[in-house]
Amino acid sequence: MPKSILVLTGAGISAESGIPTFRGSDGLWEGHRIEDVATPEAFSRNPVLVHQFYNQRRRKLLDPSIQPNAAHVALAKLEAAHQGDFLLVTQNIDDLHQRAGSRKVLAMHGQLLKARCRDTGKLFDWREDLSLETPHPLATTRLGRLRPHVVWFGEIPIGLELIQEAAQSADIFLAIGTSAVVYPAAGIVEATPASCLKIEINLAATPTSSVFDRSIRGSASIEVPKIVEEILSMP
Ligand code: BJW
Repeated sequence: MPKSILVLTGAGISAESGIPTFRGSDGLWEGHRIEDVATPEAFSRNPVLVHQFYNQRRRKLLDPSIQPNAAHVALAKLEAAHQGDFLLVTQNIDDLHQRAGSRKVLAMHGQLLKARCRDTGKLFDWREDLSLETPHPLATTRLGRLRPHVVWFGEIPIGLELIQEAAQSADIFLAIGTSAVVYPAAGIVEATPASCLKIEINLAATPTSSVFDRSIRGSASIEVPKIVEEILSMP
């Protein structure tokens, strides 16, 4: 069995759980492009709109109808069965990998169920709406100092050093359900060694498909369990 496995997931893995992707045909949120609501400038310009965007997504994530699918479950199985190094890097801010049982999850674009103090960077578990009137949990007279714990365009993603290290030592790299247009995530494949077996699973081709040894066209819930079984049966 390969010693070191690195997995990168994007919005496509959660699409079959009912969470819309960013750049699909319905990739607009109430007429706004993701680039117009997911920047620090957008938050400064119109914090009410940006809070509304994340409040709506947080409520949806907490709806009982949203559950991990077979792809999330298969990756948790891979981690549990694998004897060597394993890291699951997700660009998703949902918690479906964790709910499926994955333990070594690095959420490089943040987590929807956390709020961050704009002054100190301190994180709080968060399941409610956020607004300009939300009191700070540790200083209740301070209002509106919390923001969603997410990485917007122009901000530095979380855990880049760890990701770089995992990429450089990977024997297998799986990229699942990501359009490969947002960097640095899209460049992780390039940091893996030539000896690394690189596999992409996506409904459609991406700008980095040609860099992969295998580019599998299909839905994550069908293809990920198959590839996990294949990896687990490797000598
Ligand atoms: C299925 C499926 C199914 C569907 N089964 N598949 C010019 C050139 C290069 C880079 C830049 C540039 N100008 C600016 C940049 C940098 C910028 C960037 O990359 N911009 C591009 C848009 C051009 N990047 C940044 O700003 C990043 N920070 C940065 O660069 O800091 C500087 C720095 C870095 C390193 C060192 C030092 C300094 C930050 C990026 C933050 C991205 N944030 C968001 C929002 C997070 C919070 C939120 O969720 O609201 O992250 S944007 C959004 O895109 C979100 C996603 O994680 C990210 C990626 O999207 P993803 O997951 O790939 O989803 P989709 O919808 O795009 O694709 C879904 C795919 O699934 C499709 O391919 C479907 O086919 C497939 N699919 N159903 C299998 N069932």
